[in-house]
Amino acid sequence: MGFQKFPDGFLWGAATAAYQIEGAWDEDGKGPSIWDDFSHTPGKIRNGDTGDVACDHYHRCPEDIALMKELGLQAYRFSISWPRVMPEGIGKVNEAGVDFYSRLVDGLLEEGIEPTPTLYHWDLPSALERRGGWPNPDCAAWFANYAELMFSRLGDRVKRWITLNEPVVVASGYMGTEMAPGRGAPADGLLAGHSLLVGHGLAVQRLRALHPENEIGITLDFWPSYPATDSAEDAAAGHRMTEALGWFPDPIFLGDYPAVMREAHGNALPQFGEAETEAVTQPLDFLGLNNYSRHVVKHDPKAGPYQAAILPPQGPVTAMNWEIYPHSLRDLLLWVNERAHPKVIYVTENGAAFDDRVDADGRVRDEGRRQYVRDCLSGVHEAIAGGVPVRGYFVWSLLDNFEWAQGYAMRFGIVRVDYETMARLPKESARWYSETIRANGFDPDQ
Ligand code: GBH
Repeated sequence: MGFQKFPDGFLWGAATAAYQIEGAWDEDGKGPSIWDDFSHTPGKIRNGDTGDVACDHYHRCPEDIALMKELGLQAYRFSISWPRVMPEGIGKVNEAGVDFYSRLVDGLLEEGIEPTPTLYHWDLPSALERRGGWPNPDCAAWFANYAELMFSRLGDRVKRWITLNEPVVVASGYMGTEMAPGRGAPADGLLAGHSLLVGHGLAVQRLRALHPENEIGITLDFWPSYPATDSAEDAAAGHRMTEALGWFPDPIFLGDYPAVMREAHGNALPQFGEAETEAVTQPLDFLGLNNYSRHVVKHDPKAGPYQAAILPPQGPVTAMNWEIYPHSLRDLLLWVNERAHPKVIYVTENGAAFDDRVDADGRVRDEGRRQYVRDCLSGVHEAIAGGVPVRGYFVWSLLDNFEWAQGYAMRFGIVRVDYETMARLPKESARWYSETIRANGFDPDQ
């Protein structure tokens, strides 16, 4: 195929999230979040792991910035812990928390790395969960006020903001029991989704008022659905699942929830009021996309709201038991571009967990991860050639970290973390990624 060169200015980065790496869960005035509460509840997380210490990034921030510099990263996507800067979620500001992120931003800028903060990566202040959490419509305004605080403190230096990470997963924390807060209340998930959309929109409006020169977008995750067979029934099931992916992008880019959701959920799905629509449909500077795998689906009248059963992985899998299917990223980019016509797209997460081992010579030869990232990037290259405006890519993740319900059992990092010593060790995938950044491309056959 030959060397695949990316467009000039293509932005190469890596991503993390606050609860997964920071630790210091109750230090310097931080309030608890629903993930602190959840991980402290016996039985919720594999091996009883918690994010209390995580990668100790809160104390090792300068070292981690030096590592990013060494790898040649051009951008760093991190998230801000809402209860670290507003312990109760509303009201009092914790200046020590704001200072931590301010120092992080300054440290990145000093090394020429573009700070790309996400305002919400799942760690709702516990105090707000006690007031009803995201299913409470007031949560939209609480979020916007917190967002405005961060815009006012960091907007002079941060140029690119992400409002929410994967609102589908946030809503699933209310629908199901595997992610915080784990309510197991399906109707609450739909209400949470609604507040998330409105909160996102209000935050966009606040940024436009305060820092119109800054850019803002949202990060959505999608597992594209492919029909199991070419029967008309399976094709229709695949189509319904694909339409249902519109839960978050459709209100933002097309003005309302997809018809399949209205049909499936009836009155349980809220309507958008006029002011809500105005907020939710605010034009965005970019769309962030996360992708890890795909679903193969089959028609099944008894399966879920869309009569589609998700089949087991159809081929080799990662440690998460997710099918290794790099084409899904390319297909997703084409689909989203066609449906939503975003001005710009950043791939804000993509990567893989494998059971890495440190060889006797001290190297981590994570060939599976390297090949997965390489093949996904080939798909990005192909999408760009096909006219999709992808302007950057963030690998998940910079560091091995707390993988939510899986705790530390799953390693997604391009850099290994030794949880005994907290030492950071770049894996072979990190070396390859550095070289790719330096060359602004790679040879897909190597
Ligand atoms: C992202 O979530 C997160 O943003 C990040 O924090 C996390 O560490 C990373 O990915 C790796 O997991 O049950 O077969 O339907 C990904 C969340 C998990 C959402 C899998 C979709 C569907 C799998 N995704 N889930 S399945």
